[in-house]
Amino acid sequence: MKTLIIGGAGFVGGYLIRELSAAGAEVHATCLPFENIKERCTSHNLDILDKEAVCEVLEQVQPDVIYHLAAQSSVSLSWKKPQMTAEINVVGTINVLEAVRSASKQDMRIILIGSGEEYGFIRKDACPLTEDEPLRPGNIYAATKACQGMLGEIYSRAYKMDVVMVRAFNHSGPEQLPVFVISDFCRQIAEIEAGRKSPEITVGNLSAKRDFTDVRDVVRAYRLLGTKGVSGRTYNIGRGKAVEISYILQTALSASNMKIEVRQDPAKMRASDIPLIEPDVSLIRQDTGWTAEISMEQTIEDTLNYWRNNLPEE
Ligand code: A2R
Repeated sequence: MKTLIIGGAGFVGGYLIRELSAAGAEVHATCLPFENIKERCTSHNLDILDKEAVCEVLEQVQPDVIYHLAAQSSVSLSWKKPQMTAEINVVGTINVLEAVRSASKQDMRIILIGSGEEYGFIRKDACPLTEDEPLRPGNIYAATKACQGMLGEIYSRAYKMDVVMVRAFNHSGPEQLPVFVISDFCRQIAEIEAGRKSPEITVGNLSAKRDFTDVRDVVRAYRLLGTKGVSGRTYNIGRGKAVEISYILQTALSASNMKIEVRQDPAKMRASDIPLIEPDVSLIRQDTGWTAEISMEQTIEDTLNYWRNNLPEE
């Protein structure tokens, strides 16, 4: 099987390249001209805002499955750069869908990676969230991803294209940028252990409850959806059990021998934060057999060890 990952230089891209290669797929991946893909695959330079270039890559590769990961993927950055977020996540997705529509190869499957954030301001008793729950996005990133999913459904229905939509809940693991919570806590602890930071960890809202899955489990789900996902369907991907961010903090802190103070940082509080987000994951289990296997404690331990070994040079 020939696969194309659009946006392969990011956190998830590296893991997906390894997952698909290990399963025997031929893997092509795109990155922006100034980016680099470390994993073994055939790489192509691509800015998804250049619609002709997207068509050219598709004609060159002729993939069976496209994984569309290229995105502005940070919620906090989306508040600061709303136009850029909308352009990459919405216009970029249209460019990809249009390129698939006009491609000479007719039978490409496209997997659009959306987010659990799309559910947004959910009803009190709505959790666990099934895929048919109404979307009420609570931030700009979430709104763009909800829009991406709607576009996927429209292209699937109107043009009979083979589109599968994903709503991935929080995922984490070694190498994730420290703008995301597990990576942020682990990096701060590693900095404190290395004597580079006073023994004080800064945190945002600790009472929010989120559902965390290891990135290695998430990319396995993506691979399975490439062959077993039902065309036109939207799938939640997550563990199916949300935990308070305070639990993550305590787990990370207890993995260290240092005595560390906790300090709330107003800059880390979101303009609108949703108390609980937890998915129902029975649909993906039913269609692909997938379920999360790596424990959250393991993800935290591996991420902490990653930062212990990979703090940037001072
Ligand atoms: O922003 P950069 O320089 O890190 O590049 C990101 C890339 N990207 C683009 N690629 C092509 N054309 C563009 N105009 C463009 N703008 C950004 O997409 C990065 O290499 C990649 C996304 O990777 P990350 O930000 O590390 O996200 P992650 O964690 O790999 O998540 C992948 C997907 C996204 O759709 C998330 O929204 C979803 O999973 O959770």
